[in-house]
Amino acid sequence: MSRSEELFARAGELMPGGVNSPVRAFRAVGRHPFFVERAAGPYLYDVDGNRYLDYVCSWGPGILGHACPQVIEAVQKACADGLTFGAPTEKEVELAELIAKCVPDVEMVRLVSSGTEAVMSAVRAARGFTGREKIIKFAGNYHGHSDGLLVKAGSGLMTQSVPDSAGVPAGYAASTLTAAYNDCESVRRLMEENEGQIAAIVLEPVAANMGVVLPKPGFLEFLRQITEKHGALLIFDEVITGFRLALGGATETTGVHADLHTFGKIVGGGMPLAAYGGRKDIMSCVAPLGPVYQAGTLSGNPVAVTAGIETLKILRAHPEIYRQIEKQAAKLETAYRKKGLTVNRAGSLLSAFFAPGWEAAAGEAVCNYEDACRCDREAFAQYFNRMLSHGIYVAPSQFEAMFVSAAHTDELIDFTCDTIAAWNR
Ligand code: KE4
Repeated sequence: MSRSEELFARAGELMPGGVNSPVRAFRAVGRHPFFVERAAGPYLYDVDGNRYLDYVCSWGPGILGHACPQVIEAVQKACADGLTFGAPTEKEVELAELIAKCVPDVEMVRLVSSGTEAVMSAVRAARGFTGREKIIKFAGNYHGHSDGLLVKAGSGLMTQSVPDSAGVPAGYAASTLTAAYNDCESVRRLMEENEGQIAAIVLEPVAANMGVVLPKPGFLEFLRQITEKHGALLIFDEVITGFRLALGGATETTGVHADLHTFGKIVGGGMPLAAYGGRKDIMSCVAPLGPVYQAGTLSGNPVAVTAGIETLKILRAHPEIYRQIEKQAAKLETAYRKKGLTVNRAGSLLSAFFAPGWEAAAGEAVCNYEDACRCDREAFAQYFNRMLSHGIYVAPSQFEAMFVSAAHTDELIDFTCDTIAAWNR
């Protein structure tokens, strides 16, 4: 038995599924997870001495590669000054200013500790600001595990949502309506049937939790127009796309402005830090300035904020990183397409789908959750395990994304493309 297997057995005695987040259990790919000992640059090293070329990048934060020396040095120094103070620090001001410089829509921002907390709080601010209760989300979009967002499309025209998890009261789901991604009509219908009741539309401006699915031309612009027409807010959940697609996130790449944005992952440089922000009139509703309550013991934690500041400073000082990681991701896209897989890519964020027809090298398009659900998950699992056997770690689920970091050199990308090419379908 390997050390990972031993640890997984021990972990299973004390933690649900032996992990602290379900996807890490590798259940979708039919094997036990490896346990990581350390990481550096593009690699993860497990407790059995195996090395993996990492395309998960901790689900997005790792845009600079693991253990970036400049970030580590700054964090080590910050630790020596104390881990948490429960009082404001200059660093929080510096990070807030950096976020606002990168994302012009952000006139005011609140730092929190997870993407879940950021989206939950942004939705509460939207409800508090508009005085309306209902929100619209999209099937296949994931916004963290807060009750009101762990819902899925129910049946029936009203597209009332139903809980997508045990333990979520039906009442929470009732205030969340579910539309189909890239389907303007499904949104229009909900807006008109719930006239005056919709506080906000919340979405991933490039979806990455049903695999990567891009907004069709005009979709985001339509959402901008219809929210303005009906007095609702537009919330971009940029926990993945923020600072990933570009320094300015989805607004920089699409030109569409949102009323609120949420951030996570990269903004914390790999530490537990996230944020929500946007229009000052909306954010002014948040306590202690306004009536929308939101708080957090470790919000704006000085060590986590340090990691975020260093990461954003490097990205701002080296904008060529974005061109570099996009170029590398484009090579991967070409390699996957040659194998007949359907690839959706936005910058350095991509997914290769085993969509219907992939065996005949003619995989169908994947434009929404329904399309993604038709993919061949067994074939994906085989592909995952083959890549892992060649020392390449891609996300252990067809519904997750692939991330490229600044540490993925030409040689490593070529090695990956060769491995994809050599795979006999
Ligand atoms: P966290 O609470 O996990 O920091 O963020 C929740 C969240 C919010 N919004 C979007 C668009 C997200 O992708 C996420 C979390 N992403 C997943 C990966 N798809 C995190 C991985 C996991 O759950 O372990």
